[in-house]
Amino acid sequence: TEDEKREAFRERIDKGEKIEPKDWMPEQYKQQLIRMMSQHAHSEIVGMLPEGNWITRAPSLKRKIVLLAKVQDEAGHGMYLYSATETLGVRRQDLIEDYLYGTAKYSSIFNYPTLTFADICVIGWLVDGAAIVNQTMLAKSSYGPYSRANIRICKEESFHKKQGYEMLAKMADGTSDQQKMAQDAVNRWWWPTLMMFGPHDEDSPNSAELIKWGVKTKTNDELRQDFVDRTVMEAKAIGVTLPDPELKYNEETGHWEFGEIPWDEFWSVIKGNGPMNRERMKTRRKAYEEGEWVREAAMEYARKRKLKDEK
Ligand code: FAQ
Repeated sequence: TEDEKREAFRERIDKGEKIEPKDWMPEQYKQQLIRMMSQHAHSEIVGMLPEGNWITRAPSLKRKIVLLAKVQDEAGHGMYLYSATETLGVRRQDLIEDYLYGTAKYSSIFNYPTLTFADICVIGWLVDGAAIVNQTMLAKSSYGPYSRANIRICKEESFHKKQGYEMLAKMADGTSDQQKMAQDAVNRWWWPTLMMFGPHDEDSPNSAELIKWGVKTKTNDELRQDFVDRTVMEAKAIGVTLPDPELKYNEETGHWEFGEIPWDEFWSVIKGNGPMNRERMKTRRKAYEEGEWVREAAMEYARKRKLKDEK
């Protein structure tokens, strides 16, 4: 019966077993995974835009090669995550259309502009740094394909973070103009990075269910705290400051306390009213529509190959 299946599923989750595509799973578990995994895939793809903006203007050949490789990695993560989501019986095209013309979301962080090359350094350090904290947790997720995707993604994100941190360290050690650029970028990206982890736990409607099923193994606030604790020291080491006067170490808890996140801004960005939302959606829609002939040609090629193979 349905109840027995649910019970057996629960036991598997409690034992820490991975759930695989052909296994029985509750419909709501599947729907939550589709929502979260496709959102993650869309984020990787739209996440190519803020950085792609600087490929032609990177300050040296070395920086250009590294940035190009990083942006290509994001494309790979997106493709990988779409494939992982397809194991749940949905079509990639439908997921993409739900994002471009429907209601599917992508990460709030990619709705901010990259004004100087220092933003590229800071994205590597803070945005990839936050993504690693979140995705290291998701690498332990109960759904096999998503867990494995995150293991692989985290390896590449670690390189992204290191290259960003190294670039920022150099810039923060440069001329006074370079130091100002570095600090300005940190000031602008700090709060939006903290928003990546999602609303406070008490305002997070999906968390309880996701944790019950082992999709998430830590809450939004736990991960955010973990990220702040790691980042304070890293900032100190390279001589940049984090723009929060309330940041202070609590000896008793062993954690860094921080000020209130500007939540109005967060909700406004995820409703589509951030500084770059419209621009990002316009660019993605244009790419999708102009790529129609490529998809058609690929389908036709596949059809002809199949006919040939059958002969
Ligand atoms: N942005 O109930 P919760 C990257 C939505 S990849 C937009 O707490 P949940 C790599 C949420 O969807 C970054 N929307 O939701 C890279 C929900 O709305 P819905 C992407 C957000 O799922 C680096 C509502 O608010 N990573 O950075 C955000 O339990 C550099 C209520 O929230 C992932 O997607 C937000 N920040 O927790 C690429 C990881 N926060 O869907 C290029 C996978 C919340 O019900 C360059 N996802 N919302 O309509 C997750 O870990 C989770 O889904 C959270 C949200 C933590 C994002």
